[in-house]
Amino acid sequence: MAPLGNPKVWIRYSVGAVIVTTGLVAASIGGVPGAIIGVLVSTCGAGFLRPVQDDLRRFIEKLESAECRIVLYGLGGSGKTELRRRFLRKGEFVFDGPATATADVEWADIPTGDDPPRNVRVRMFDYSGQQTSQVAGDGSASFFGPPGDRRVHAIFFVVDHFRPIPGSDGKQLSDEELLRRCTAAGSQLVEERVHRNRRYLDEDHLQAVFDRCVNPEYKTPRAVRVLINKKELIEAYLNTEIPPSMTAVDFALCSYSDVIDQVRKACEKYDILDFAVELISARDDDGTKKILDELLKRHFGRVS
Ligand SMILES: Nc1nc2c(ncn2[C@@H]2O[C@H](COP(=O)(O)OP(=O)(O)OP(=O)(O)O)[C@@H](O)[C@H]2O)c(=O)[nH]1
Ligand SMILES: [Mg+2]
Repeated sequence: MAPLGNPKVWIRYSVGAVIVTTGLVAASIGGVPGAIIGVLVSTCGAGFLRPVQDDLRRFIEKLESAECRIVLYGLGGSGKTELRRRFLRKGEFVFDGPATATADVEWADIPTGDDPPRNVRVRMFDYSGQQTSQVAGDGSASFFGPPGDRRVHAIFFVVDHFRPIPGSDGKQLSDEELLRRCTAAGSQLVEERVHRNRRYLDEDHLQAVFDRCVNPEYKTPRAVRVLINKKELIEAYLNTEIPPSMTAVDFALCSYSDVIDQVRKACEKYDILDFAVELISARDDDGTKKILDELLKRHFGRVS
């Protein structure tokens, strides 16, 4: 609950104010002894009021916070960094970009609503998918906020079906070559990748991520998404079967039905009402703008 909407905070302020006032009255009418007692009593009362400043600062910060913090969580190579670029509308698609070395926070001001026009500062936490500890452990407290004061507005879980494969020159294979390898291996490579993603988002890992993000007082995160990335590769992969046995959406949902169920249950547990699953492509910038625009509009739109 917001500090100024919390009855306990108001009781504390009232008690503090009554004690301070009593002390001041005593000091003004009781001569020298009254003044001494009054000052002592007022000092005690001031102790109750001391956190007021903190509470007010947090409350004002919250009112003014046109800032949205989003955590990207997913296996190495699933596309977190490419998605971050797309979401923040920065630069072109960087194929074969290096894996993220350390946890990184990047931000951009994204226009939200035109009446009145305003920007929301979106901060995205991205990390090396090899190191879950950067999200689930003790990394980047300044982004997540300390325990008891977490500040994450949304979690985006990212999964895929295609592990980037390095070629003989050390560079990642092109999409065409990657698809050829995956098709030649039957369903084995794709199944292995899905399996690894599922392990990466198993119950324990999910719990650790939610533990690091949930703030029951602010009722955050407000939104959670499961983003199934590399849509255009799924479509091309299914098209190698003639006729394709499934649509890309069915295929993607079927691969991750257990992950989706577990994330949904976690959302229910933490009272997060805005949960959705999206099939997207960072490469084609397909779905990314819509996801962020809708999220910002819904949770950071104008409060009339
Ligand atoms: N075809 C295709 N490739 C993609 C897509 N998204 C990302 N990739 C590629 O997949 C590879 C891994 O993407 P990254 O964004 O670096 O993945 P990451 O999750 O940040 O990986 P780590 O930093 O290691 O955790 C890169 O070569 C990307 O260019 C997509 O939608 N389609
Ligand atoms: Mg990365």
